[in-house]
Amino acid sequence: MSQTQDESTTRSQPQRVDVLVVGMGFAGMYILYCLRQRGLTARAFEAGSDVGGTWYWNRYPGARVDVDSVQYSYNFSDELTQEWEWSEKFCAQPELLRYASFVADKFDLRRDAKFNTRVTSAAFDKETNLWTLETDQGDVATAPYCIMATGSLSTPYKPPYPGIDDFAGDWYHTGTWPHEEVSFAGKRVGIIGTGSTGIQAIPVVAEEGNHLTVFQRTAQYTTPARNRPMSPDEQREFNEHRDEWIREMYHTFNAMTGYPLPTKSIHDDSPEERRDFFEKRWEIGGMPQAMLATYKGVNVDMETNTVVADFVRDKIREIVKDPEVAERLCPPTDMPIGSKRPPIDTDYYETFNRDNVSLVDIKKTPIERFTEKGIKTADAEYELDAIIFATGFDAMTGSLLAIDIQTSDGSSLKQAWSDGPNSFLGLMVAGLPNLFTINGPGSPSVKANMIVMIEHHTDWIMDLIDYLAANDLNRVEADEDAQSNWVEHAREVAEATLMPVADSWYVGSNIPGKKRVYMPYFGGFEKYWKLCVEIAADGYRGFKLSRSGTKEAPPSVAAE
Ligand code: NA7
Repeated sequence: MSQTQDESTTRSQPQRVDVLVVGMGFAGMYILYCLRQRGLTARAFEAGSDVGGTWYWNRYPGARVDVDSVQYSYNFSDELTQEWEWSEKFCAQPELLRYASFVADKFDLRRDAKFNTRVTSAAFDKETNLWTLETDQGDVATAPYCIMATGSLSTPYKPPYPGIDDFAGDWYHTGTWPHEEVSFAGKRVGIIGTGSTGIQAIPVVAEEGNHLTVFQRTAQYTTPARNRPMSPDEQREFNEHRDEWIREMYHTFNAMTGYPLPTKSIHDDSPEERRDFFEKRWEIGGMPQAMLATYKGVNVDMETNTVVADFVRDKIREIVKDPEVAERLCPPTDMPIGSKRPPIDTDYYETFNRDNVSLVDIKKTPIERFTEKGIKTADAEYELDAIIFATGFDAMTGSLLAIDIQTSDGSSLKQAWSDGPNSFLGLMVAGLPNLFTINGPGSPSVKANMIVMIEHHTDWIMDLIDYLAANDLNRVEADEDAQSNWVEHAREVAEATLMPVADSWYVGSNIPGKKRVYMPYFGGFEKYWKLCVEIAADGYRGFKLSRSGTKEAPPSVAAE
């Protein structure tokens, strides 16, 4: 594994660069690339031992992307596009990690990063106009700007069941999966959680394990991915028309293309016509839009939503042979389809027809504790050799709040977010100058193609840094009023839809005590990026730009 060379930095001799970067996932890598292009110096810190972020940590069985791989790719370098070929429509984690590594090698990105190093605090000094990062390895680095590329789903959540230390077998969390091979052959395995992750892992673990017990709290809607190999012709065709695709992606709701928008209302078709239409879409499969974008209004109108959701429930009853198990797998009727993060799957429902798979409803009979032998629910004890937590993440805010972020005048992220994740455009938080968040709450982020969002946010921040330099300015901060208006707008947009209805990580309800707020911006990617561009063209309307009184000290240590 490549590991950057590193000369440790200490408090007496902090490393001084132009921009600090936290995280070396797909965002951190692109940021370093952009900074290098501009001749700016950078220092990045990454907790993992290499690049890849989400795809570095999530090595669980069945992990794969659920946006078409060709669209889940960087767009910034035509050369990179031409050099890389994806093997499948929805590639598996090892290939995504190889892609990240290929990009890091090609652009020599590891040079400015220190791995195996977690940032613990970020402090802004208003006198010197510098952010100082400290890490768990004792590093200290400073810069006028700091970019948080910490990922939206990077703080794993494990419910604090009593007795975990008593369990004699092995347990794993999907978000911190070991690097070594994990074999479930001949083992009795339990998995807790049936979100996107559980739905990917369950069919694969069922193939390998002796017996798999699925502990389900809420049944999810999932639709067929119909994953398949990518032919070289397909890749060539995509590469030749890449520019058109990119243009198209920028003019969509979720920065993805290839899935036609619905043109009809459910009232335009008879029940039989609807059924035929749904059947066709179910056969084609693909990204969740294949089913969600069948009729207009699925995200806002419960009647339309229920028609689609009922089709999926009927499919479950058709696929799953045991009627009782099928009913248990049917999502509740008051949970709109698409309001939890919609997964796609390969043989998820079919897996429950296997003799070696059983399903436990832990809403009815909750898990009480772990025991030496396995898991004890309200009515039984399940003997297990291994347990997998597929219980998700403290999404969107967890990784940022894990860092002690504050300024010399007493502002802190913790305080700024005490009543929910307030942010202007998901890019900056009022009171925290020169600190940027990639895919922060209040941006389309997880409701859009993350790679396109990363490139858009990074380009926007780079333009802003250029603008400040060109205008002899060195400080930018979100205006309180602009931020409040944005937060209110984002709230109104979400509340006009069915999106906040379900309990989900989108609203933070999976984390005990977390304030319930629909965190992503649901106004659509196209509308959002156009607004960001317009704000920039308007002299960064809603941001306070200034020159700090103190002249910056010259760099004490040149970046390598
Ligand atoms: P999710 O989507 O948050 O799913 C977590 C699952 O774990 C879900 O089924 C939860 O049930 C279940 N869960 C969570 N906490 C508990 C407790 N305390 N007890 C029992 N069951 C629990 O996480 P994923 O990792 O699947 O996916 C995260 C994202 O990664 C995904 O959406 C993609 O964007 C990639 P619940 O539904 O809350 O009742």
